[in-house]
Amino acid sequence: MKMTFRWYGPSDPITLDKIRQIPGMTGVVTALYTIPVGEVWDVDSILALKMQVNDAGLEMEVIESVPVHEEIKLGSEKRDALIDNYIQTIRNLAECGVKVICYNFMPVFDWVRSELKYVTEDGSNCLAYDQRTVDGLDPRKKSLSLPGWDESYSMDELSALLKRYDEIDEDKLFDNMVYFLGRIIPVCEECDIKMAVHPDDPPWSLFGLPRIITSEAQIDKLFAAVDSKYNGITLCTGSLGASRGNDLVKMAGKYAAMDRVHFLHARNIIFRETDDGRLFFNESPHPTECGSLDIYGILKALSDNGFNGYTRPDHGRNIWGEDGKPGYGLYDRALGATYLYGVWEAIQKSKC
Ligand code: CS2
Ligand code: MN
Repeated sequence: MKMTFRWYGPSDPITLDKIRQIPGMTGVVTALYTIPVGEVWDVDSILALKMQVNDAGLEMEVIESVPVHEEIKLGSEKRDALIDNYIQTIRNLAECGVKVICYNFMPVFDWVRSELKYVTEDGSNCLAYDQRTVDGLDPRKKSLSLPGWDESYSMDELSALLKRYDEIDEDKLFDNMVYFLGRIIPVCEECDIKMAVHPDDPPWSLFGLPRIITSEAQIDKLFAAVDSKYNGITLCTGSLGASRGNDLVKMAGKYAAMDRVHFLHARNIIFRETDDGRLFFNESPHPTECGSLDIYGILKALSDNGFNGYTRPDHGRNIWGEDGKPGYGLYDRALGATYLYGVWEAIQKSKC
């Protein structure tokens, strides 16, 4: 496994020097945050970022994310020119030594939580999802913004965009994704760069928008539609795990055996009882016993089936008085990394 850490670029308060001091850390996953969605990432800008990372003693082999323009997800007549740009970005990233591109195909919004600072029993705070709150949110009426989103829109822009999605159901969105992959995957094969789609978070439809990377059946369908190992996934345990129907240990083993897991996001969550039975979960420390997901079982299944790739601790809590970007402070993610590293070492050594 190659342990990595998400770094939000030069403005991230968690500096490369700090990341480097986390035991076992080999590199960062990052992006060119200043280039507008849809434009080509030029080689000079990629190289400048890479040099900065390399100078700090770290690698930059995974990009998270190269965002997919809404016109591509909508399948409009503007998509071909935007896919041409995406292809040029893939070529430029490959030229600079990048091996994996993480991306997602969620319409309009990236991850959604109802609370950014949910206080838990031990006094730490974390991201949480309360279905009762989410059911009361309507992005058409009140502005919503979360730090995970690449794009922010004015209310008018957002309403117009959401209206266009009225025409797009899950099947149409899926077709648009297959069209996109059909064009880019041959280029990925040629320049040896793997695409790793991030699952939808949470893995169900929100605000009436379709979501398609949600379950084993949907991922199977995606792999069958574009049958290349360059068409793979980011196995994000906390995203897929929010749906209790997803058997993550099984999925981890199965997709690793197919060589389709190109990036692992390890995150734990804990489900809680609610009065009316509606879903509530909050993000928990990474170890298995701290949450509802079997992180050990997932790592074991991945290892047993040949995975040895890029991994990062996904969201952490705010602990020890840190007031970090929600999900992306230093301390709890660093603890997560060392936990994952230790479990992985034990799994490898127990095989000897
Ligand atoms: C990430 C996602 O912060 C997170 O939860 O896992 O936002 C992820 O970066 C994107 O969905 C990938 O495109
Ligand atoms: Mn993730």
